[in-house]
Amino acid sequence: MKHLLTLAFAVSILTASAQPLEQKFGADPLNIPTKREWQKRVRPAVMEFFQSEVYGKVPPTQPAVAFRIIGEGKAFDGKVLRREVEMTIGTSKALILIYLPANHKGKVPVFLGMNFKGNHQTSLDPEITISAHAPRGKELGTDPERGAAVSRWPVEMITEAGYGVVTLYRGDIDPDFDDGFQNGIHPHFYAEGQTKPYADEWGTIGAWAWSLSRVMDYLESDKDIDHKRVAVVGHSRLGKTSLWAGAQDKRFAIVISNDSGCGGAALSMRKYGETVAAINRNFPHWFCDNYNKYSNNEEALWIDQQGLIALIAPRPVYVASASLDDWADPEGEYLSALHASPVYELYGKKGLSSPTMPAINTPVGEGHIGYHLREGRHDINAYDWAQYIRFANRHFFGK
Ligand code: GTR
Repeated sequence: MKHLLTLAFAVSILTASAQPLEQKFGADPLNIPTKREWQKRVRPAVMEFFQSEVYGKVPPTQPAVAFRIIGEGKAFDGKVLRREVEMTIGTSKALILIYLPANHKGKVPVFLGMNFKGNHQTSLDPEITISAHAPRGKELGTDPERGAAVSRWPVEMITEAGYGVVTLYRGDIDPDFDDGFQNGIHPHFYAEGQTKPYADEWGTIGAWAWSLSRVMDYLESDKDIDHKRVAVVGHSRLGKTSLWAGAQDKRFAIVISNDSGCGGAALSMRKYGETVAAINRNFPHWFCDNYNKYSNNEEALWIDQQGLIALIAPRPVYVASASLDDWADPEGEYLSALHASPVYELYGKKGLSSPTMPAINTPVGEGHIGYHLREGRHDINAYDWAQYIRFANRHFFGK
């Protein structure tokens, strides 16, 4: 029977060019008989779908990228080493902030994630260079909200657990508003005569995700960092970004989505909370132009967001939701992690199995997919980080 299925599958591939994707792979593209078929046929098609219809492709013309350490010092009473690295992309510059436990021996595993409002908001460390593109304090000359996001970046807790923290400001890569793609890194990728991304080319989330891979290029060269143990993490729109970065770049050993919602972990076809139409209307710059086809037309999506999670398999993935975060559809986030599980099982890894949501503050998933529903609102806080550290401890160090 299995052979017959495989044969039918192969025949359908050979005759597939003019067929719609659902005929090519069946109604549920993740219902695949073998790992080989997933790897050879289905995964590339799922990737192609997300690249050309959702987040957009990275254009072929790419600018030079360079890195330079611009400063080092101690923070948090000497317990933490701070390193700042300037990343140059064409003529754009972004600052990467790295915190490592000062007493580390050997290479340090790290959590890498973008921040919302500037590196200097992630801690009270007064030496952090203020991100050049960051919003300034209300009155001219005042310190621009140093430490305003400390609750989202528990640096001491993370470094005490033996991990580093690597972050950069999203606005250094592409400021988060619709300006026709003139103000961020997109213009460095235009072909001659091109003035905006083509319909199947990247928007802002695609550019943010690409930049996380460039940071990974740097991490591979940093002798203090264990680049085989990098967990990419993000909250909300930056959680959509971490999932897309992790789907495309297998160097990310763990992928974490915190309250990523629509266009992230949540299933779009549920149309619960934020919808594709709402996200395309409110954030027309986030996805590729082709994604507009699915506004009020979710059924036309060849595969829903469980496909995005499946692209990460067999690497460990963690999806987190918050109980008051209806806009991000916690149940839709749980279900996409659940529905990605068959692909993990093709690799002999355990995904999620319960069709019902776990209770509040009760993390689940003793295999390669983790999930929790934290009590409270749309945010990332120490509770979420404690689960990510626990998950990383288990997968990186078996403890
Ligand atoms: C909301 C948006 C969500 C989510 C969130 C955030 O306004 O509708 O998709 O990304 O912002 O990034 O905090």
